[in-house]
Amino acid sequence: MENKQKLGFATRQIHVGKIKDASGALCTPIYQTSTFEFETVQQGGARFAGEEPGYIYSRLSNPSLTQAEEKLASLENGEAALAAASGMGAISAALWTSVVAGDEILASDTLYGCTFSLLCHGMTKFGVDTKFIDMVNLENFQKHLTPKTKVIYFETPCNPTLKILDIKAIAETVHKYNPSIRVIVDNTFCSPYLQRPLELGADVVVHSATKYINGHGDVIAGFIVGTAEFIGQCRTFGLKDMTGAVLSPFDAFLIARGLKTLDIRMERHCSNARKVAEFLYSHPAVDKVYYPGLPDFKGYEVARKQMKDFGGMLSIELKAGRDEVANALNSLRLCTIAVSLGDAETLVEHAASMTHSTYTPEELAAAGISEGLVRISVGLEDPDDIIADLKSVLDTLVS
Ligand code: 4LM
Repeated sequence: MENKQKLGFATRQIHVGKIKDASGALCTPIYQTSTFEFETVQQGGARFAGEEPGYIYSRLSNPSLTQAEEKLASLENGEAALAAASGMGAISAALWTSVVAGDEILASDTLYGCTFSLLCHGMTKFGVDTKFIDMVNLENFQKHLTPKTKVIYFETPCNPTLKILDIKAIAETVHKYNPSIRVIVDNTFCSPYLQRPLELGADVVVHSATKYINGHGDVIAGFIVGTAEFIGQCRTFGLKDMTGAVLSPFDAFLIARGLKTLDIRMERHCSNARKVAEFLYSHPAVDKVYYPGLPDFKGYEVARKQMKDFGGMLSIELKAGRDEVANALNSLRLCTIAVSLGDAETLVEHAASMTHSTYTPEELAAAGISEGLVRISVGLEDPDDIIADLKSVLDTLVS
């Protein structure tokens, strides 16, 4: 499609990447194939050598994946994108493409549990050292940036405390020290509809597309978005040789389908979350609400500046003890007790024992994740029904 960036977001989420075939199918067909036929041996050799464009083998690329990749690149305003079989597949391919033994990574002190584990327990085994720092305080960069630093890695809002990090300020600080350090932002909690880190100075965006990008709770997927050069390296090394975590053509089809409604889903997630947050804020059983749209939340001003709206995620701490809270939550009828986020269903989870169980109690404390924190991914149901379900449980906790 020509003039991609000149079309609006909603138009691009629907039309970019569409492949027209001879049948005239409205939706790009699923290219359920592992390999691609070459006309001649010479043609196969030329494709492997990169001398001729064209598909080779679906671990490298496949038209169903190309469609989803072109959509993501356009929506994030990047040159190119690479699909992966999971968010973790995308993150590890991006990191393995960026570092070698002896290099250092500076990562945010609050991250999704498995990302924390990859950096803290996985990459250290191969000689890559990560320091976890509070990136709200920019002075920490002056303290910890060294000539060995190759990657800055963070989420914003952070999972699960919704801590907000200033993408523009971080990218400027880091690039002033060394423009070749790669600033990688996990944009999972926002989706490109709410926040576009590349426009704010980041070099690379990663996504768990399992979440808002797909939006329907039926796919595990991930993406990397960045320059065509970096995405090419991730494709031919990080993903092809290091992780092999390739998305299936069927899942790529579902992603392309989910993306068609991203903007309207995000708007509803945001308006529902705002109502739920306001309800929780005024409920006597609730001790603390973590939601960037509350004016007294620490990151409110930065969130207002860099996000289109405040997102569909929030967390709470309750006044009651952990066991009492757990038993009360078991009585939820509409909201579902489950990890993951960004689905049509409202999902409620206990971070310390679930998504962040990879942290030790000391590491949880250092990351500002309280033992009692309950995370809510506000879904697309009628907000009054979500609130009524939460109220029925919270009322039992008021003595
Ligand atoms: C969860 N999260 O929080 P895959 N980046 C972020 C995430 O929240 C996640 C991933 C990457 C949750 C999963 C159980 C900010 C995942 C990893 O699960 O590999 O697609 O994404 O509930």
